[in-house]
Amino acid sequence: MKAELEEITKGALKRIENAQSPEEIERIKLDLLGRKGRLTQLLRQLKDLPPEIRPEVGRVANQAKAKLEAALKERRNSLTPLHQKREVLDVTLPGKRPWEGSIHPLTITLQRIVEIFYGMGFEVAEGPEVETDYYNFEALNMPPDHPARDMQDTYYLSKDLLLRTHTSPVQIRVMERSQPPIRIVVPGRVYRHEAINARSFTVFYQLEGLYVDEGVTFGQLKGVLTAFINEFFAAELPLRFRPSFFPFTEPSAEVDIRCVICRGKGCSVCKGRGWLEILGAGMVDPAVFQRVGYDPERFSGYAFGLGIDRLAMLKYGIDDIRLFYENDIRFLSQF
Ligand code: FA5
Repeated sequence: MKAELEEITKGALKRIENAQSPEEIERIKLDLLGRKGRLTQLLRQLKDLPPEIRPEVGRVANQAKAKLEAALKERRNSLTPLHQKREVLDVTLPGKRPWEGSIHPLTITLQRIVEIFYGMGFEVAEGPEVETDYYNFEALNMPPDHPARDMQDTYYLSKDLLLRTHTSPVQIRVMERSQPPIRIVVPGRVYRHEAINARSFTVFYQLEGLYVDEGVTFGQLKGVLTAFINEFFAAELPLRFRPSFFPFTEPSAEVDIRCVICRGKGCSVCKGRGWLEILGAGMVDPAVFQRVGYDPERFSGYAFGLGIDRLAMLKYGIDDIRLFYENDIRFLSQF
């Protein structure tokens, strides 16, 4: 039996070596190791051998089988065309696109708003997010214990340092270092310790506007804001000026826009009112001018602070402000 094994192995190795195609290799494999293959049949006879020689012949037979299998594999490999080998890169296959980032909807909105005001002659100014109590409140006519401070629940970092609650402190910083005419917009992030809901978050973006010169009027403020809204929404949208109160403007107004999500019918975003507050505005209070050393008899000015998140929600039909801050790729990749 050993001799027969040797003869089979020798013959098979020769055939394998001479094989010219993967198909031929398959045929050889079948002849040797198929159900009726020569080696298979020989191995089946092992059980009929006398027990004293069975283990030795079995070992030799298994060695022969392993040798032939290895030879078959190697020859098949060398005969297989390159492009059929699994480990080889097929440059003709369509590629996988890498993830492409997109611009955050708040950034798109902010850039668009700045662009519109820039077109109307406003320059961009910036200020720190960590602010002193003086700039955030006191210089804006809100001394300690002034009840208006309650309108903006504040994150204090120390007795005198806080996270700014609005972009209005930049008005003071700019007026302190320059003389009228001033025409600026200030985009930026602000922070309030507020209850979170579909339209309010603890972090959000504002854009401050300030125009100071001789003879500036409330009518001009209305004109600029109306022109801005029409341009931003590319439509004539109803605006509503409501009398309001801010310690740093007099008179003051809050401006609502008709809710474009429910078209005025009432929804969760506008809290069923049909209108959504997007900004606060007014004529700069003479007391603020005095603080920065401007003559209130000579100069007048208007200021406004609009909520960028609210405008982005209206523009894109987003009914929950939290989506902007959750970083869900399914949401962000739509922009
Ligand atoms: C102010 O912050 C004033 N500084 C605005 C101002 C500037 C008035 C200059 C006069 C002159 P108010 O707290 O109303 O005002 O906020 C302004 C806008 O920010 C709101 O109209 C709203 O659009 C947005 N806003 C306010 N709170 C939130 C919040 N929690 N989440 C998202 N947006 C908010």
